[in-house]
Amino acid sequence: MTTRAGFVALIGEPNAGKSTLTNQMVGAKVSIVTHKVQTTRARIRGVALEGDSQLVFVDTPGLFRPRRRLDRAMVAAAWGGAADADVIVLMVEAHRGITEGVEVILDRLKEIGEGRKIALAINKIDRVKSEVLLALTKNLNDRFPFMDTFMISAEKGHGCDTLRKWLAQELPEGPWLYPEDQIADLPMRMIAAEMTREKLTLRLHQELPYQLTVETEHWEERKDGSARVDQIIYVMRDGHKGIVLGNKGETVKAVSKAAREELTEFLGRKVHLFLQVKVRPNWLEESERYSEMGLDFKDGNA
Ligand SMILES: Nc1nc2c(ncn2[C@@H]2O[C@H](COP(=O)(O)OP(=O)(O)OP(=O)(O)O)[C@@H](O)[C@H]2O)c(=O)[nH]1
Ligand SMILES: [Mg+2]
Repeated sequence: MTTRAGFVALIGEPNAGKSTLTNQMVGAKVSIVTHKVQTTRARIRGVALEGDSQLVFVDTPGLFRPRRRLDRAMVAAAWGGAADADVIVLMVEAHRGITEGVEVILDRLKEIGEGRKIALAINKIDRVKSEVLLALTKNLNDRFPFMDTFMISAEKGHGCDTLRKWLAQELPEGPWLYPEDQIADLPMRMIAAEMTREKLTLRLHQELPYQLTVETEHWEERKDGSARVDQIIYVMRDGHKGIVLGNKGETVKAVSKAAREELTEFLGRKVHLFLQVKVRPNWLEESERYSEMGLDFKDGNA
């Protein structure tokens, strides 16, 4: 039997649906998803199987014009994921079309694309009429020589089987890279921290989700089979701490409950989750915060 295996990097603007597609391909939630931009901060690997091929999807942070150190490190992580991949899939939102951000990405792809396998996935086709899709497909292919174009709905699963089958046969021959039953390549403590950050992002408004980070401080396996997980939510100001806690602690309680339920389901056993909020005005400039997120601090140098 000839097996194939390799990396498929999903790149695109923030909110394009990269994490949704990763989860759809893996068949489990390995990467967090919100309706807000810049949800994913580091590269998240999710593993899928198709016939004799093992596809390692590399979900990346959205590509945008970075301002802060964290933004720069995120964008560098995304292009780094693309550089290492066997196949790159550019995801574009059907209803937004060719934005300025997409133009910037296409220009960069032209620079690095020589000899690379690059495909186009127009996502969220459930939101537009088919005429729009045909015009967009033509316009994008006029601007860049994509190997192939796929019209998908990452959320609803439309077109995803076709895309997965195509990707599977484009990967190089070789032994599988992960054990057959492995679906993610991220330490459990990071997955757990991401789950909490997702719940925070969904509940908090405006800039606050972009000014906090979550770390798993302690993980204890208990004799009764349950896990005790202690996490810290780092915020930048006292005022932010108050907002995260909420009136009588109700916000952090709701976040904790939602994150605990998700983690319990993921692990298939009981979880005790304890969240603590700490003010750390300068966390965006601390290298340890970046390594905890799976980012390279130096990538953020201006
Ligand atoms: N209607 C529709 N919505 C979708 C589809 N795919 C993703 N979404 C929604 O788009 C939003 C963003 O999805 P994500 O998967 O978080 O996008 P992302 O590209 O990972 O975003 P960043 O991590 O911020 O770069 C979420 O609200 C998803 O539910 C789709 O096929 N159709
Ligand atoms: Mg994402």
